[in-house]
This record gives sequence, structure tokens and C-alpha cells, in this order.
Amino acid sequence: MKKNKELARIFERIADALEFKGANVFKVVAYRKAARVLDELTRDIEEIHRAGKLQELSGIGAGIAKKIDEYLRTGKMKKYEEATKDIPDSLLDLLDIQNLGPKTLALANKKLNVKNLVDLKRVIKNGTLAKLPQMGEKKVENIKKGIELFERAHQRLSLARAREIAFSVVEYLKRTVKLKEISPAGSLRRGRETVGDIDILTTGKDGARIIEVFTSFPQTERILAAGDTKGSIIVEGGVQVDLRIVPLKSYGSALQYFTGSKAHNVKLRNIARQRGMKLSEYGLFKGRRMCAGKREEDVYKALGLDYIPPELREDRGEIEKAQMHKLPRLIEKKDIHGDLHIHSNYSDSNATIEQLVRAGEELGYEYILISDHSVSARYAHGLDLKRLHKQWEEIDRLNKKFTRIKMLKGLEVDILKDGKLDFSDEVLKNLDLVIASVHQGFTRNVTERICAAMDNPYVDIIGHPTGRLISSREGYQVDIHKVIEYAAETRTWLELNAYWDRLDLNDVNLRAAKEAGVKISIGTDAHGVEGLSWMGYGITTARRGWLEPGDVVNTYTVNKLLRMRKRQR
Ligand code: DGT
Ligand code: CA
Ligand code: CA
Ligand code: ZN
Repeated sequence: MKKNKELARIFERIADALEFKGANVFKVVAYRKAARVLDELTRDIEEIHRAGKLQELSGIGAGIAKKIDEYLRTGKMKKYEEATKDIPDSLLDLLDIQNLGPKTLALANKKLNVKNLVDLKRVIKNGTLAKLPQMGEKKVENIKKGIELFERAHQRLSLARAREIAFSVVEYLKRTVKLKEISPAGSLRRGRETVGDIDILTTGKDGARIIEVFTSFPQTERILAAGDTKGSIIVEGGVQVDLRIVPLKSYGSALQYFTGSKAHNVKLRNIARQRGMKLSEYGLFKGRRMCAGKREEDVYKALGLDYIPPELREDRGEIEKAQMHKLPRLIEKKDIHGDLHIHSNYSDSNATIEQLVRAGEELGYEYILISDHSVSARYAHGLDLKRLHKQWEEIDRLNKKFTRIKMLKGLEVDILKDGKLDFSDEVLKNLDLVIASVHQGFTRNVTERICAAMDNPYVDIIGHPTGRLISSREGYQVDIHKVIEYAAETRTWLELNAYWDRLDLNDVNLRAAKEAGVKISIGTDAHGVEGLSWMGYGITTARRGWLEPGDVVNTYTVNKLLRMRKRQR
């Protein structure tokens, strides 16, 4: 039934796009209707197509039938490509906002360059939307209400928050009832940067009792469902947590199923079918015989696959690699020798260098890079040459005191609006490692400026290369593929900034960087001692980007790290 949903979505998008462009209402209505018919259809559209009976469906006329046929044969639909060309998805998404019609949106796009939700909120706040012809305060007020609803429906949690909530629920359950096995599942277990709802899986005899305990979790705001095998609650801040209870003999297959992703599961089920087996959350079966179910590893094994770590389960080629026994050996926490992006109270952090080095030592690190902001980052109390020298003295002094860990002298220099850096090479060459980052002029030739910075032999790392903030900012106007290419050419390292609201580069870009032969440097961008613990989000994201120890410079010893710098070669 996968194609039913795909086609419904495509027709919905065509309708959105046509509406946005101000097309004839009847056409728009016809596409919306086709979308609804497909969405609600209980039979598989592929079967109906094979039987040549598309036009017998009520609500599907000859024109639409032809398009369905085109899509099912070729995997493409010309009309869709035509209609949505030049209109970004982020813009069409906004049509789901109540009280914001396509005409208004088109006008806001044309006159105020609104392309996404962030833009829309900006033009509401600065009053320019209200000043458009036929708008006014009242209408804008209604749109604002629509945005609130839209956000509530589309809200996703940060990975950090989701981990925190899941951890406290799991600890509470373990403390309160006896459980054999318990684990988070879903997107949280796969380590996605944002999580829609939290899924937890457990085993246990007395299901009703476990659910009762679950729904009495102290931070519960509302109970959505409470049965013998499934419970669903809303906790503080409107976050949904689902708990499922399965028999021990099905724990592995259920964990596999509820970890997802959906696309990964679909492919896995097909492989089972090809082998004459049936895979579900209850187990892997051949006829009535259960081939695997208790352990997740066994499910993969019985399908002829190597075990696939949850972070890879996105149907991005991991199943094919597992068949060929060619999965990457993903990086782990224990491979990391140090943190390569840390701020101290010399710029905008509240931690002293001594506190930071103690924290690094506690984590078992061999080195940490002290990388404060440079002089032009005034908002962050950036360092001028005099204070930089003072910091070096302190680092030298502490390096004598702490012998198990080495503090490296670094700096996060600003890439200025003209592509220059705010310290000369004469200064930079005395540093162990230099990070260069964009903190200003987000729309001004960012790609060129970053490439110019990479030309500098003393710039080792480009910090947070796209500049996005997951919760609130799309990032600079940067051609990340050009940046990756040029990083490979100049042998500059790109950062994986592990701060949970950045995770920049993201999983997809990390993989592209790896394939281009670019080395990755992971830094927490800690602005306090607690920040050092964000390394875990970095590792998870690195794993989602298929990174192996050899792809990440934090796995080097301090000597190798310094030897591998651009300037040594
Ligand atoms: P989220 O919550 O939006 O961040 O994403 P997930 O992946 O956690 O999705 P969710 O919570 O809807 O479902 C959890 C997992 O359960 C999902 O990754 C795969 C599995 N699952 C749920 N519904 C279906 C389904 O209809 N078909 C298949 N094959 N798997 C499903
Ligand atoms: Ca989920
Ligand atoms: Ca769920
Ligand atoms: Zn920065």
C-alpha cells in the first residue's frame, strides 16, 4: 500500500502548488479529491493498476488515471515536477497553517521573500506582513493563532531533551516494577537529531500492572491510552511517550520493528518474503516455525544480514552493505581522545581553564582544545592579542601541573565579511589548532568566504560549517558541497559541532564529507563544564553519517593530531 500514500502526497502537493500559483479552482479541487481517494483507498493501487481498473475508482478521472499510470510505470510524474518546480517544499508546508491562504502566502513570498516558517514569523513580528494590501492586524492575528496550532502539530523534540525524558521514564519503571528487558526504540534509538514521540519497549508478565505504573509516572500530564500491552502518556511540555509490552520470546523482533525506520522495515520484510519467511513484531517465521524473535541480532542473522546498528537504519544502503558483509565499523565513544572545541571564561563561557582541564581529565581525555572567540566577536567578549597572550601563559602553567592531559592552544577565529580572518598568520602560527567560523554576514558570499579561509595554511578546522540551529535557524546561504570539495582539496578538516542544537555538519553532510575524503573534527562547543558531555550527541550523529574511527581526527593521539595539520605538509 506504499504507493497509495506516495500518490496521495504527490497529488496533494500538486494541488498546493497550483493553488499557490493561483490556478483554476476546479483543477485544484480535482487533485485534492484524487489525493483523498488514494489516501482512503483500502486496496493496493498497484493491484488495481495491474488489473487495468484505475478509471473504475470513483473520483479518479481519465486525466488523473493517466498520471497514476505514468508514476507507477516510471516512478515519476511530469505534472508534479512541473507544478512544484521553483517552489521550495518549506514554502508549500506553510499552506497547512490555518488562516493563511495561498494568495496571502504568494504575496508574502513575492513582496517579503517569505520562504519558510522562520521568515513568516519574522514578517509578522516586524509588522511588514500587516502592511501588505488587504491584510491588516486582524488577519495577522488569526495567522498567528494558526501558526501556534501548526507548531504544536509539527513540534519535534531535540535529541537531548528526548534522551533526558526517556532516561527518567526508564529509570522510574526499573525502580518500580520488575522488568526483564527495557529499551528505547523509534527515532530516539536511531539517534535522529529530532524526535517526534518517544517509544519504549519492555517485557513482563503482568502487563496491566506495568501500564498502571507507567501511567502513574510523576510527570504525567495526560493519559492517552492504557491497556495490557500498550500505554501512551503526555508528559510535561506536551511530549508523548508510548510504552509497549511484548513477550520475552518476541522482544528482539519487536525491538527491531519499533526501532524502524519505516523504510528500513519495509525493505527488511521484503527480504524475509523473498526467503519464504514472514517478519513482524512477533518474530521471524517460516510457516509456523519461529526462526528468530528473542534477540534482535538473530533476526538480522536469520535474514542473511550482519547486525545493523540502529543509527544506520534509514534505508540509505545499509541493508545492501549488510548483505555483502561490508558495513562500516562505526566510531564509538571509546575511540575519542579529546574534545576539539571548548570555550573558557576568557571569552563567553563561565568555566575557568582549570575547571575545564579537570573535566577533560575526568572523561579520560588525552587532550582538549581551548578555542575561545577572537577579537571581532565582541558580543562574546572575543580575545585581543593581549588577552590571548595571557591565556597562553595560563595554559603553559596548567600544562605543567596536569600531566595526564594536554591543553592545546586554539582559537575560534571569525571569518569576516570580506573572507579575511581577524588575526594575522603571525599570530595564528603560534597556535596548536585554529578553528575558523562564520558568525556574521550569513547571506554574504558565505561559500567564497569559507573557501578563502581554507586557503590559509593555519586554518585547520571550519567550525559549524552550515551555521544552522536545529530549533530556530536554517543556516547560512552556503553551498556545502563546494565547501566539502574544497576542504578535500586543501586538506582542511570540517567540524562536527556536537552541541545538541547544532549537530553541524549533520548526518547526510558527514557522509558526503567522508566520501570526499574529508576528515572530521568533533567539538562540543562547550560554554561551561557540563558542555563537555555533549560529545555523545556528536558520536551518535557521526555514526548516523557512517563515520569510522579513521574519518575522525579526535581518534588521533596528540602527536599524530599535530603532525597531520595542514601546515606540516
Ligand atoms: P518519530 O517519532 O516521528 O521521530 O519517528 P519514529 O521512527 O519513532 O516513528 P513512530 O514513533 O511513528 O514509530 C516507531 C517505529 O515503529 C517506526 O520507526 C517503525 C515502526 N512503525 C510504526 N508504524 C509502522 C508502520 O505502519 N509500518 C512499519 N513497517 N513500521 C512502523
Ligand atoms: Ca517515535
Ligand atoms: Ca510512537
Ligand atoms: Zn562558533
